[in-house]
Amino acid sequence: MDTFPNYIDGAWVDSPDAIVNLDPSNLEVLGRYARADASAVGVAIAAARAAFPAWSTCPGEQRANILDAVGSRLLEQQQELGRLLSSEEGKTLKEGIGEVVRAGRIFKFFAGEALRPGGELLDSVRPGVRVEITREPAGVVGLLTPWNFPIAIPAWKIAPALAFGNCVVFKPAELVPGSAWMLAKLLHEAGIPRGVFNLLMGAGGEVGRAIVESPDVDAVSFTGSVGVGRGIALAAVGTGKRFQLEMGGKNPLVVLEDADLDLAVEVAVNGAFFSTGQRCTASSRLIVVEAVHDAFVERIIGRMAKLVTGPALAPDTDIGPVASAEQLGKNLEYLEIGRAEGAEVVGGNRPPLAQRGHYMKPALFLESSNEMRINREEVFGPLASVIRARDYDEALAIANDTPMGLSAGICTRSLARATHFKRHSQAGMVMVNLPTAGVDYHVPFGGRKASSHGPREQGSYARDFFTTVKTAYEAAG
Ligand code: UN1
Repeated sequence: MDTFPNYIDGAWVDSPDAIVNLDPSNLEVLGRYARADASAVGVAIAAARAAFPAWSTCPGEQRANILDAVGSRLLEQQQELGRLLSSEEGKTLKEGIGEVVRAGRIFKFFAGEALRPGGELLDSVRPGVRVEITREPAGVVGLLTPWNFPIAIPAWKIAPALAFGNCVVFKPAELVPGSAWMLAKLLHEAGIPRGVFNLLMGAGGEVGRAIVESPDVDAVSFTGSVGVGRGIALAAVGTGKRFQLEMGGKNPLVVLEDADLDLAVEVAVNGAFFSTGQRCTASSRLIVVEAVHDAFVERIIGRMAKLVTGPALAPDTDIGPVASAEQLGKNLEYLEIGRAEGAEVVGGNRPPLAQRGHYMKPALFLESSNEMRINREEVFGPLASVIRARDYDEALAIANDTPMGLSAGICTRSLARATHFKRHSQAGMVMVNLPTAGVDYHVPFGGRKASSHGPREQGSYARDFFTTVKTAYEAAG
C-alpha cells in the first residue's frame, strides 16, 4: 500500500515512519500516512518564513482565487470526501458530507474576507497629524486540529489564516490524516505558492511540540483538550507567540416546564448524541425542571431506543462508532464512574454487532447531581446526564456552575425566560430551542472560562487572531 506523503515547501515528502489510518466502523486499514518528525517541522517552518514576504503582500484577489477554488472543489467532491471523512472518523455519512459542505462554504466565505481586511483613517488629537489603522498578517502560524471534525476545523483555521496573508504549518490529529491530506491536495491543485501552506502529519508530542516551541512561528491556533491547550499556552508564552485555544465544553441544556417537550427531546438527542457525542459543543448536562422531569425522561428514553447505532456508511445509522479504542475505553470508564457516584445508567451497552468496530449505544445518567465527576469533566462520547432543578432560577445556577463556558441551551416557549437566559448564561454561545452543537460558519465561535482563550474563531471575527493591528501617524504638513 502506498504511503500518503506530507506536503512541505510545495513538494510531497515521504518519511520512514507511517501512521496507519483505521476505520472505526470495521477496524480495516484505510491508508498509510507519512509520520513527520521534528526535523521535517523545521524545514516546513523555514519554507513558510521564506514564502511570507511575497504571500503577505500579494493582492488579496490572488489569495481569494485560491480559497474560492478550494471551496468549489470541496463542494463538488462532497460525496467522495464525505465518505472518506466518515470512514476515518466514524460519524454518519450524512454528517460527513455535511461537514465537507461546511468546509467548502468556509473557504468561500474567507475568499471574500481576503478582500475585506478593514482599516481606519482618523484625525490625530494633534493638529496637522493623521492616523491610519491597518491590519497586517500575524506571520507564520501553526494550526493544530482535533480528530472530531477532520475537515471543518482545519478549514476554519486554514482559510482565514491564508485569507489574511499568513503562511501555514498545519498539523492534523493523528487519528484522521485522510481528510487533512485531501485538503492539502486541493490547496496544491489550486496553485498555493510553495511554502505558503505545509502539511505535517504526526504526533502531538513531537510535531505539535516542535511547532509550538519554535521561535520562528509567530502564532498558534489549537483546538483540543484543556490539558494540552494549557501546555501550549505555557510554551507559547515562553517563545513569545500569540495563541488561540478552543478546548472543552460541559454544555448545559435547560428544559423548562413551558417547553415543547417533543422539540426539547429532539434538541437534547441531537446535541447529546449526534456525531457520537464527540463535539466540544455537545449537550452533556440536561437540566430539567421538576415539573416536566419525569415526562422528559420517559420521552427521551423512548427516543433513544429508536436510535440505530451502526457503521458510519450504513444508510440507517443514526449513531456511528466511537472514533478510537482509546476513546471507547474512556467512555466505558465514565459509565462506571457515574454508576459508582450513584447515578442510574440507561443504555451505554455495546451492541452485539457481527462486525468489529468501536460501537456503544448512547447512554443517559439519571438522578445525577452537578457535583458528580460525570457532570464536571468532559467525556467526549455519547453520554449525557439528567440533572433535576426546582425551577428556572436553580436551573440557570446549575447551568453556570461549571469550569467550562462554551455553549449553553434552553428549551422554553417564554420570551422573557429565553431573553433572561441569553443575558445571564456564562457561555460564549447560547441557543434557544436549538441544540448546543451545530454552529454557523459566518459568525463568531468560542467560549469563556476554561473552554477558550484568545479571540473568537470564524466569521469576520477570525481577523482578530490572524492579523495584527498597526497604527501609523503622519504629519500631514
Ligand atoms: C459544532 O458544534 O458545529 O471540537 C462545531 C468541537 C468544536 C466544533 C463544534 N470545536 O466540537
